Amino acid sequence: MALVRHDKREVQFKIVYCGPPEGGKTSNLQYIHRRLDPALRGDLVSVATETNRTICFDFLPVHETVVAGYRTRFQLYAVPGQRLLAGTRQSVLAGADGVVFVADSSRARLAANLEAWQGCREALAANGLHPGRIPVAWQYNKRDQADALPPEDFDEVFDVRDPAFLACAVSGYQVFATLDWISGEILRIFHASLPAGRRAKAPLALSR
Ligand SMILES: Nc1nc2c(ncn2[C@@H]2O[C@H](COP(=O)(O)OP(=O)(O)OP(=O)(O)O)[C@@H](O)[C@H]2O)c(=O)[nH]1
Ligand SMILES: [Mg+2]
Repeated sequence: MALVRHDKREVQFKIVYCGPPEGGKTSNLQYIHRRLDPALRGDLVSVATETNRTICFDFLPVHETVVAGYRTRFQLYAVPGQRLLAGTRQSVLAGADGVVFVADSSRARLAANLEAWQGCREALAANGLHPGRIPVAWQYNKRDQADALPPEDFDEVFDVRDPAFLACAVSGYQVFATLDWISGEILRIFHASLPAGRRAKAPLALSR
């Protein structure tokens, strides 16, 4: 749910990266953090174990352009993928304006992707949210894997209708394309919710 501060003319949006364990959620945020102008972003906060798996969430604030007189701020979160941390995922998804589902393209991880998508939908539902009502960006990550499933198979299994992003989060390939799409969708929805006289004429997308 966009947090609008009319007094400060600022609006804050929340984007949550979900997906199977070790699918590349943290890698997406790390790449974004590395590549964004430090003036446009805060610090990347990661809570990880000694083996470097996310156990709580990753958090990256991204300050952005002005839309209809409102300064926008995107809070990027990556949930932990491990099965035992469903409660954490549910809390992190509270109030999400959009979700990036980072799937692992490896054929061997298909069942893990399905389980994660089911868990993501349940966590959204527990927060009164629904994938049909908030934008979901599909990112088929790890396209460099030798056993990567054809994208058409993913589209069919997950009934994906929007364009999916074929990514390699470690090299950054399609990481910003994914972020641009989800932030553009969120801004479009916010924009459409404003009274006609307050709508911006400028293009709505994250700039770098
Ligand atoms: N080959 C390859 N490896 C990747 C890619 N993206 C991430 N990885 C690797 O996959 C491993 C897990 O990546 P993370 O970004 O930590 O995954 P995560 O989804 O945050 O994992 P959890 O927080 O444990 O759920 C790391 O060793 C990454 O370097 C990719 O596109 N290709
Ligand atoms: Mg992680």
